[in-house]
Amino acid sequence: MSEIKGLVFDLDGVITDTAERHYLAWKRIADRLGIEIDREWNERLKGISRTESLELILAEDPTLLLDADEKEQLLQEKNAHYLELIAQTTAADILPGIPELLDDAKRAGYRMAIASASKNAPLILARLGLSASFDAVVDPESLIHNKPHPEIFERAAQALGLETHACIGFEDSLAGIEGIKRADMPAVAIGIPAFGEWLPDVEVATTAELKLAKIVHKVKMKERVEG
Ligand code: B16
Ligand code: MG
Repeated sequence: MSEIKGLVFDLDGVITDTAERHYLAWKRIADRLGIEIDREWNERLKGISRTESLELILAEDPTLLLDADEKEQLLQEKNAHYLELIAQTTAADILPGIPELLDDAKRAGYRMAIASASKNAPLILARLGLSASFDAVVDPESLIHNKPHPEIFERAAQALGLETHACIGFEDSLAGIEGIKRADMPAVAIGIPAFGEWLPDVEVATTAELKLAKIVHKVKMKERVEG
């Protein structure tokens, strides 16, 4: 059994509620294209890269045939609108329970990393006043594969100088839970309504329920049971 020494966090929907703002920015693009998306449909975009998200939306209407320039234009518009929506982000937008969790982890000597698919992650962390709270932030542009591939979580553990199974990953997306588990890392799922093939080790409804000692204990108990 490995001792837990590191914590790997997704950003959007885990540290701060940007997931809702990504949805609103995509909804505006989808509305303009005459494609209907709602919050339930949006679950599949969580943790998915900007380009892949657009492709999933466009796949809803196979009669829409856009060329590369038109797609690039939509990607830029989505990001511009998203940046408008996060312009006022401050430390007040850190999700409940997260400041206490980060403080507890720091005090207990855990190393911490961000594994976010968002190219805006460094900007958001700066706005939240959390840039110095993490030992590493994986640059999604340096990756070959996107979530649900485990690469981002493997790279996060590597950046912390730890084995993946010595870290716990925190995610609000199905793609993220799959990536964490395929990286051989215990997973904590936050607010995910239903699971497919990949199951988390710990489940909570909201970040307010995240208590570090309880999570580490549950992960250890599960490892003991599963051998
Ligand atoms: P950007 P996470 C992901 O962040 C979001 O969940 C996803 O909705 C978004 O499309 C993706 O980042 C890319 O974000 O457009 O800012 O580069 O959940 O992995 O922290
Ligand atoms: Mg997320």
